Amino acid sequence: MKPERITAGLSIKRSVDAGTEDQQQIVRAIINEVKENGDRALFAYTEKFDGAKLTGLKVTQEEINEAYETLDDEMINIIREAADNIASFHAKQKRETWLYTNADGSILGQKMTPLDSAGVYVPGGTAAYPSSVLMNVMPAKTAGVERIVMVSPPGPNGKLPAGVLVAADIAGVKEMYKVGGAQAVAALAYGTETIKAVDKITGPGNIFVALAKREVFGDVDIDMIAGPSEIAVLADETASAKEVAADMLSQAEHDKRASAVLVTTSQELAQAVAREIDEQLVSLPRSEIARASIEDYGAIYVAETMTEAVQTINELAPEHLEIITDAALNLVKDIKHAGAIFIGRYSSEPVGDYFAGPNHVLPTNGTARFSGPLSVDDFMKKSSIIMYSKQAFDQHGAKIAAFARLEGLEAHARAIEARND
Ligand code: HSO
Ligand code: ZN
Repeated sequence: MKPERITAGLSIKRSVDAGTEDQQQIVRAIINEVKENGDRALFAYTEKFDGAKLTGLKVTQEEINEAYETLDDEMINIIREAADNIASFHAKQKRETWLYTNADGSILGQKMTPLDSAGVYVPGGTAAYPSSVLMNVMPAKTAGVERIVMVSPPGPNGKLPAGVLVAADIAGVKEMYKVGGAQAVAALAYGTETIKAVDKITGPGNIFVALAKREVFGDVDIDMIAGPSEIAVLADETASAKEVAADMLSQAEHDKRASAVLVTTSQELAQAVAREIDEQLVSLPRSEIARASIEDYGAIYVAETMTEAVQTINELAPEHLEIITDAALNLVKDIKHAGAIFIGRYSSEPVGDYFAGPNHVLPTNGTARFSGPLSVDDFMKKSSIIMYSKQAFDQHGAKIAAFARLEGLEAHARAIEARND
């Protein structure tokens, strides 16, 4: 990777997979099949796509116990501690119902209600992250969602990874099902004999899962459609090249399409980071993935001034931003667009991926321009409260009737006037 001088109108080179017509057709067919044949379709697709012949979809208590035995106690406690940190952070987000009384005695307010149910999708294979189980479930739990369901595709042995099961159990999930892909999304959206429908589906997945979520949206709610991971590092000459390179690689190892960008005011740091990345890549177990990501979507930009560097970051609107500069905290007020902002050298991105408490489900693809992390708000909804007093009604009724007549809605006006006695 060669450091480049910053150019105007810079954007992160990103990979957006919108899916092909063919993939859309496949997904629609799967959804219809699940709507028509329920569990039978789920068993058939699980055999076809995951190579697992299941006798039951629901994860049993024995399987959960076995998962706990597979992990050592220290690891289980780390997951517990992470879950506690995530719970504490998300508790701060929770909005309460509020009411206020006007001078005329009428009461107005906003009632907060958790969704009745939520379904969390957990991908299979190497992307079956227990940390993502916590990040999706804990906000729903904090919101007060009563029924939280997890779905995930089993391996050919018919099992889910131990870490995923333990994380789900610690997070308080009571229903876990061994089903993945578009068929799992269809089951969550429309229900089958075994899996009752939910109100909202969250969690990342492959292109078939993403397309299925788009397809069922409207019948149920969905979260954002997550793209590959992104990290941008804003650094000056005080940053360590070794640390910056390591942090960039931490996201590059997620996906060949992940992006890692450094924006710096220091030509020296830029050169050193480029060298470090090459060196560190060699010994990474996932070097093939990380190398492809760095080659195709990695970049190092050198800016003349910090103001120019900050402007570039705002143009990029990255999922994760690390600020490793002298007095990093002072720059935060100038950052307008970033999913999560990690400040100072000890806030390496994985601190947030696993443990600190804020959510790691974040806006990608520049959507940090208009959205933020997954939160408790995503699992609650608002109802407005209106309780007009007689005094307010007498005072404003005629105005309301007049407004209705402006719209040609006579019945509205008369509903008001029916109370004029
Ligand atoms: N960095 C990812 C989340 C994750 N990292 C899970 C490790 N495990 C979200 O962009
Ligand atoms: Zn990560």
